[in-house]
Order: sequence, then C-alpha cells, then structure tokens
Amino acid sequence: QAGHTMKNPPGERPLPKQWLQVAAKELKCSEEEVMKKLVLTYPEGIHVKPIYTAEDIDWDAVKSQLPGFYPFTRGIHASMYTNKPWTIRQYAGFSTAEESNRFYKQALAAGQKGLSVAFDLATHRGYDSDHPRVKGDVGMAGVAIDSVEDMKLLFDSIPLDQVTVSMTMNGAVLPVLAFYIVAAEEQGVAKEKLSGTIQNDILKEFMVRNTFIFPPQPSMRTIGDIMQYCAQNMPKYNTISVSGYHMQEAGANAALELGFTIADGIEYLRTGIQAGLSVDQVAPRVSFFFGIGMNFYVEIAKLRAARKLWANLVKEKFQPKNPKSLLLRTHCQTSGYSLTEQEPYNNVIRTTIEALSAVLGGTQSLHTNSLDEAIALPSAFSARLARNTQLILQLETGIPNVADPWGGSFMMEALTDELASRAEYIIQEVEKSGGMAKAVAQGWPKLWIEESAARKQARIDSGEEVIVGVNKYRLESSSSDTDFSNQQSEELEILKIDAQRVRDSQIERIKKVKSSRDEEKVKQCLADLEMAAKDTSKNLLEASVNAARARCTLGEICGSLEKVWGRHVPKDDVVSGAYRGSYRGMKKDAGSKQEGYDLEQVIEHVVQFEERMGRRPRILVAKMGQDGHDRGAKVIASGFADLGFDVDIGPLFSTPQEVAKQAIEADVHCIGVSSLAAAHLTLVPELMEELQKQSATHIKVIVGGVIPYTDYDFLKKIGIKVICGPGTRIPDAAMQVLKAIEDEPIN
Ligand code: SCD
Repeated sequence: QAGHTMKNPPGERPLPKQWLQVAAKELKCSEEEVMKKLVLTYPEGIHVKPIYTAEDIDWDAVKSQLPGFYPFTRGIHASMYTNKPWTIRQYAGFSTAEESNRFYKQALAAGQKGLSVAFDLATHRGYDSDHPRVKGDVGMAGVAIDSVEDMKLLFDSIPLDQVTVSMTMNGAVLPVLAFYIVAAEEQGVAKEKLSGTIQNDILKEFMVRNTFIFPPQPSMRTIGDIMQYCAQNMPKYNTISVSGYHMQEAGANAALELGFTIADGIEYLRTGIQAGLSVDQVAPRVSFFFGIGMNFYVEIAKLRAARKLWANLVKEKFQPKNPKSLLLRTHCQTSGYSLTEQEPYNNVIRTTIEALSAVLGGTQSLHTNSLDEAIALPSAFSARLARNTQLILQLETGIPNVADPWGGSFMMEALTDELASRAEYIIQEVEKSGGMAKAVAQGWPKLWIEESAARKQARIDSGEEVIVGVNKYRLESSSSDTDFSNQQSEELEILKIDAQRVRDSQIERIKKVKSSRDEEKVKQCLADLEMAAKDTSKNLLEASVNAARARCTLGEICGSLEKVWGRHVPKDDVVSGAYRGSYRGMKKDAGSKQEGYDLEQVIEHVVQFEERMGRRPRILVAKMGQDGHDRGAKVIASGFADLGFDVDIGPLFSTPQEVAKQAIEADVHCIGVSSLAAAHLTLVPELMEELQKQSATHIKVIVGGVIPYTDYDFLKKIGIKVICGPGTRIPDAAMQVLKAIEDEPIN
C-alpha cells in the first residue's frame, strides 16, 4: 500500500564509505552486515539509516527556509512559541453539564488555556438521554447534552467571547453547534465574536471513528451549510478540524494518517466551494488534528511535512489570494493507543515524550493524555498531571525559546521530505478515486488502515515492537489468574460515573424543558428542519439554531433530519492475512515474556478443536451500545480469523438483545464483547440475562477493552469467562477463548 518508493529516497542513499569502514570495525562485522543491522524499515516503508549527512537533503532548499514563510515546513508563525506558546487544550467531559462545568473551571484556574468538550455517545449519535438504545452510554465517555439548557449549564460563568472552545462533534453537529450558538447568545455573546472549533469531520467517522448518524451525502451537505453559515455569521470560528488522530488510533501508520488527512482537507475545501464560497472564505477556517505516537522523529517530521504538503497542494489546486489559506494550523493529542494498562505510571513518560514531538513539530494546540486512560476515565489527579506535563514543557524547559529547533538537521529534513513524498503518493491514489468522499464510499482507505493495525498488532505480539512492561520486562502478575493485574493499576484511584443517576437527572431536565416550551413553535421549527433537509437552498444550521432557540431537543432535531435522510448503516469487512503475514515468530531475547503462546501453537489447537468438534471454533465479535471504537474488535476479528477461527463480526451499535439473537442464530461458541466506552457494567449483565432467557448459557462470553480491575470480580460473578485488558496478545486471548469453550481451566 504505502510502499511507494521515491527516486533514490534519502533512506536508500548509500552511507559514507569512511563511516561504514569504522562502523564495521566497531560492530566487528562486514560493511554489508552493518547495513543489515543498522538500517531499519519503518511501517511507513521508510528506511531509516543510523546516520544522515548533507548528501541526504537538498541543502540549498533547506538553508533558505524560515519559520513563517512558504511552504511553512518550519512553522506557520515567524516567531512561533517565542511570542506565544501553544494552547493547552485538554479534551474532557463526563457525567452531567454541571459536573463538567465544575471541572472546566478548575482546569482553567490551574493553567489550562482553552476548552475541549467530550460529549457522551448518546449525544454523538443523536439520541436524547431518555432513548432506550442509549441506556449504558449516558454521561459515560463524555458529557450528556440534550438541549440548549444543558449547553448553558456547561458554560455557566465561562465567558465564551474569551475562552476558545473546541467541540468534538461530527454526527450530531447541527444541534450541538446550534445549542452552542444559542447558549452564547443567551450569555450575551454575539455569534460574530465566537472563536473556537467544531470537529465536523465526517469522512473520518465513516473511515474509523464511527460516530456518524446520517448517510454520507447529506452529511457532506451539512458541512457545506455550516461553512456557509459561519462565513456569514461567525468569521472567527474554525468550521472543521480535519482529523488524522483517529486514523492513528485505529492503526494507521504516519504516512497513511498524513495522506488521508490532507486528502480529507482537500475534499472539505471542495465542499465549501460547492456551497458557494471562495477558497479564501473556507481555507483560513479549516484546521487540523493529528495524533502523536511514540516514534519520536517521525511524529515531528509528520507535522513539518503536513504544513508543507498543505501549502503546496492548496496553492496548486485552488490558487488562493489570501496567504492565510495556505497555513495548516493544527491541534495534536498524544496517543491513547500507546498507553498501557500494565504499569500505568510509564504512561506519564510516554505522554511527555509524545508531547515533546508535538511541540517540536510546531503544533498550535495540544492535549496530553492522562496516565489512567487505558484503564478508565481520567481522575482529578491524573488530569492534573497531564496538564502539568504541558505547563512544565512551557515554563521550565526553555523549549519554547527557539522556533523549529530541528530545522536544518540532515535527518529531520530528509525524514520530512520522505514522509511528505509517501503521503503525496497516497493523496494521488485518493485523487485517482475521485477524491476522499468517493474513496471512503469505495471503502479502501478504511481497509488500508485496518491492515496497518493488524500488522502493528502482529509486530507487538511477536515482540518485534517493544512495549516496556507489556511484551518486555513485564511485572509478574500479583495473582495467579490470567488477568495480568498488577499492583500499580489496582492502586489507581478510578473515576466512576453512576450511569443511572446521570440518566435520571438528564431525563428530569428533558421533562422540564418539554413542559415549559411553546409546543406550536417547536412543531413549526421541526417541520422547517424537515423542509431544509429536503431543500438544499435552505441552510441547515440556520434551521437548527431556530430549533435550538425554541428548546427542541437534540433527539428531536436529529429525528426530523432522520425522517428525510435515514440512518447510515455501515458495511463490515474483515482484513485477512495481514496479521499472520506480519507475525515473525516470538522473540525470545532477554526480558521478553516467554510464557505466552506462539502463533503456530494456537493454529495447531484450532485444528485439533475442529477435528474433535467437527467444526471450527466460532466467535461473534460484538460491539454494544453507541461505542464505535472498533479497532480492538477489528484486530481481534482479523487476528482470530488468521488463527483459524470462524469469525462473525456483529453490527456496530447493537443492543444486548440483538447480540444474543445474532449469536444464537449463528450458533457461535463464544461472544467476544469489545467495550471501550465504559458502558460494560450496564450492557454486559443485560447480555448475560438475555442469553439466560433464551436458554443459551452454553455460549461463552468474554469481554475485552478498557475494563477497570475493580470491575473484574463483578464480571466474573455474572459468568464472564475471560477478561482481556489492553495489551493482551492475540494468541494468548485465542487460547483462553478455546479453553473457555471447552470448559477447561483457564490459567
Ligand atoms: C498564535 N498566535 C500568534 C502566534 N501564535 N500570533 C502571533 N505570533 C504567534 N507566534 C495567534 C493566532 O494567530 C490566533 O489569533 C491566536 O493567537 C490563537 O492561536 P491559535 O494558534 O489559533 O490557537 P487556538 O486558538 O488554540 O486554535 C488552535 C486550532 C483550533 C487552530 C488548532 O482549531 C483548535 O483549538 N483546535 C482544537 C481541536 C481539539 O481540541 N480537538 C479535540 C479532539 P487569530 O485567532 O487572531 O488568528 C479530541 C478528540 O477527538 C479525541 C478522540 C475522540 O474522542 O475520539
């Protein structure tokens, strides 16, 4: 896929002869062996050499580049952080609007500069908190917002003309942005004064994040309408945050993340232009969002390459007049995927290093993850530590005192060019498909990312890619069970949300809102919305703002649009062969965990199982509730399929009853529930009850994902046979499943 090779790319240019001779002596081997040992191949297909020289770069081009100058490789501002540091913008939200508001005010008082709202999954998917499909999701992975009244509470005593707010919302973007505009209006802040960002990036939702509601076409029209409305009414507002972050979280390597994200950006410029705007009305308000993982140099190079690519492509394709149209402004977030459940304090170190990459890469705004995010929602302690990571970088290290300190480094400049060239190849492939909307509809970008994820998992499971404390130098388990619990994780204070209490209080407020509004007005606004959904000459955001003022709820607004557009149902394919193809056999060097199962052992067991039982072990990989994070589910599905399992993958957003029905109909041996959005305590017991009701307790249930240790006992008591936390190797998980199916003791 991304294996495109540049004409003699830097990584393939020969190493200096005199250096090779000395290195061969140091390594006590031949010069060829030096190359074999020290030249590495990264997942992006880039060969990384042990040293770089002036031969690897175009020195004449590099030496004249300055921060603040086209093509902005070195940064979008001339002075960068020497004048103004990046914005510390922590993504947060949980439970009710009141509780999140309290948290935001404390964060601002403790040094945070901008806000970033995490909404719960019910809100993302356009359901009010009283909807039966969202029983387990209300207030769990973000704050519950049902109407403008919730939004007003969320920003109570926070001046929206001074604090910039980012809202991560894509599916239910119309009601949420409308609630925000009306909440500001009722706070006395005119919409012209609002600055901030709405994520509004639906293409990556269809590709990887899955919190869409409507089909692609009306979703793209919505984006055009939002751009149009904001160009007229909210000139300082960023209408989109084109997001690569979720692609990286879903398993994309840096080249894929960069290529697809820039291609998405181009598609959105076209969307704005189609909505009747000029490129200079759209492009300066388009912002970006990248994930920052552990490959230190590559992540810095990625941000430098992103700016250069964007400036070049926008110039070439759209010929803007406003120089601001060429600037790629970005937010970054450290990688959630890189965090481990085992020895969670190591996560502070990982996050610090990733934050450093983002800053050295010249980000405008940054979120640093909390150390406990692989286990549960961040606690007050871990959130403070995460914020302090940025404050220390800004105030204690001297790092902001120099703009683009990596500029002119042979290695960094070569890596920047090579990554840009690989991303450019991907962008060309997208353009050949007719642009990103068409490519996404064809489905291949999603498959490329899933393949990249399966390969990464295989590299981790075989020990080729090291994760300290997980697949190397792992602490001994504190107990004899297989859950690999360890003391550090157990000691962490964990933020618990009382789902029932939050849902009850939201339902109360919905009732109150509905009992005090003008029903005639509500009916009229909802009818107008339906009309706007049909008539493309009407502006959808304008109709939504009117509906928000009349106290229509989020569910009602989305419901009116759904009547016209329907709900999008995703198609699911499982990648095959990538996991097995990338698994190189278990490393058995010092520190490696040697007691896990190797791939061939598990395949052998599966074959024996089939001989004994007359059919292969069959598993249904299920996602329940509104949790669309399906990297784990997809990786398990393709990994298990490569091991010989018969794998069914259930539709996203299923209810426990639907999962039980599908499992019984497909006559599976086992259901593997993947839960990353904290709803397992509500949804898993419901699934167990349903299996009991249907006399299907012979179907074993295993649970994987973000499950706090404190929940293990409860889950085991209700009959969960195996719990696989983050960091569980696929061969080990598969063996546990086989044993559970055969009622053998699991050790
Ligand atoms: C900055 N400024 C400078 C300057 N540096 N002026 C002169 N000299 C310098 N050196 C100016 C800018 O031009 C701007 O002014 C102002 O200072 C603010 O700076 P900014 O750089 O625009 O910073 P900010 O306001 O923070 O905006 C950053 C973005 C914005 C543009 C990137 O879109 C943003 O905040 N994005 C955040 C997105 C986010 O938080 N997403 C969370 C996603 P002017 O305004 O006058 O130009 C979470 C998520 O999805 C999690 C995963 C999941 O849920 O699945």
